Amino acid sequence: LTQDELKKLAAGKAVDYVKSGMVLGLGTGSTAAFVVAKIGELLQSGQLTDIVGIPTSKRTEEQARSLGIPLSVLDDHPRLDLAIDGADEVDPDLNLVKGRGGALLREKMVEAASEKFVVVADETKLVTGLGGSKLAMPVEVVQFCWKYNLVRLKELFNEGGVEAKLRLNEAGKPYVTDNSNYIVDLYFENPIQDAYAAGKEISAFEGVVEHGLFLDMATAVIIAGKSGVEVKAK
Ligand code: DER
Repeated sequence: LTQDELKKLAAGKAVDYVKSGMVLGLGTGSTAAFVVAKIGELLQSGQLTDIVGIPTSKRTEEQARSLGIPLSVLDDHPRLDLAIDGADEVDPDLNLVKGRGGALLREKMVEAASEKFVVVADETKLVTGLGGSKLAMPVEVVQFCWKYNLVRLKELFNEGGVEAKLRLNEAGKPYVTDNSNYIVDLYFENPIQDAYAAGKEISAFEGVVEHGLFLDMATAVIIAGKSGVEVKAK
């Protein structure tokens, strides 16, 4: 099975959690896109009715709108029944790294407002410790003096070994999020020792808007692997 087929498998399983009448958080990324597509299909066929989608990014909003999924925002639906989204890393306690797709702020707002938050991922996302993938752990920062915050973030994790880079777009310019902020990506040499402490210290920096550590948020994780689909629940 290709990685895309595994993502589709996990997405299909996640949609089993969706019931008619639900207010749903719609995630961002390639795996979440399969979930949104499936929900659109079920609404078209009439198998699902009365769904309201709360998108976690402009691009998910566009995809959902193109599929005719009724949309709303947190202002009108401060409590959601269920959010489904992908992740970049999943540790054994169902703690996550998210945000490589750049949507971490709206994802965290929507997923924190959801009764249940189901993560869909292929097995390549499993790590023993957050930061262990050595891939980006994003921090959304205001544009004002972003370098000042990049340096502070790097110093915070210096002894553990970290690289900090401003995320650039294809044109080599600073990537700008849906919320007009920049992203500093942190690359850890070793897994983060205490993700809770790290999250608190990152959030305390003035000018830091949000970070990609999603701790104690997922209520279930659906992992698709060579041996099939596994559901890990809290
Ligand atoms: O950016 C995000 O948080 C995405 O959900 C990401 O974590 C997963 O994206 P993928 O499904 O394309 O790997």
